[in-house]
Amino acid sequence: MSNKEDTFIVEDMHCDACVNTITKTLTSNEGVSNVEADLSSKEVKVEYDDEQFDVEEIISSLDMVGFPATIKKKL
Ligand SMILES: [Cu+2]
Repeated sequence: MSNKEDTFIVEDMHCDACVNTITKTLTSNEGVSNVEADLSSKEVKVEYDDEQFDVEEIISSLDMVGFPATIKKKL
């Protein structure tokens, strides 16, 4: 098990209800240990076990609930 952290940009995250949906959707996945969604920057930081979950799955699970996401490239 190895923990990874990635940040995603979710442009359609507009209010607390969006934040709740996104947080619940991601945390309902086994393998996701922490989700921090920031409304002002539209960034969602996800901590996960990369043996159980990956970037594509994070993006597709957000897409399924109506929030297209892109990964934020690390500088
Ligand atoms: Cu909203």
